[in-house]
Amino acid sequence: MASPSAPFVCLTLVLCFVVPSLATVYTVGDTSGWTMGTDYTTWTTGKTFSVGDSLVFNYGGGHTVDEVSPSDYNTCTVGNAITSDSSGATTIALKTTGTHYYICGVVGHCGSGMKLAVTVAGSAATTPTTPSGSSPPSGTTTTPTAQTPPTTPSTTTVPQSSSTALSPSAAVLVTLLALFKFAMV
Ligand code: CU1
Repeated sequence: MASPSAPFVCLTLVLCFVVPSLATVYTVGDTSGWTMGTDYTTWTTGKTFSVGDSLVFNYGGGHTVDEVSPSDYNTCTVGNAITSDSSGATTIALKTTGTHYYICGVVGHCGSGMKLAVTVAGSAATTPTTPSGSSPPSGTTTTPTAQTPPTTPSTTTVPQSSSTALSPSAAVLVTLLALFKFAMV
């Protein structure tokens, strides 16, 4: 047995680089955070949320992050939260596909814009809200097939001979000689 660990080390290294890049951590509202007066519909526009990604809500005191039903989201009804957190820094892992709804549980804040709907896509086909987690999304996460290592360009090691060093100055010399010839005439 030669060292069979080498391929495993390579694989582990590749996975270490690939896996974190697949799971994205989204800071809700970016620098604005989770606050009133931010349009989170605008914030979600252009973003693709996938299973494995996570949301980070940053906010000061006096706010909460409540996961709510679609109807409670639409009507800004507080008090029926599926989950609730008021720690000031709430991280929510997006584990299932479908649309997830979050509002602030403080009365009036949802109406002031603290409502976020995030549609999470699966890895392959978007399965519309499976009632029971019977079939997890098949882990066919396109493995990067043999990323060709950056082949070092065949550096033709030029010997430090005087001939190569001469050529630029030789050209100058020729030019100067030509100029002199013209000047003489
Ligand atoms: Cu709030």
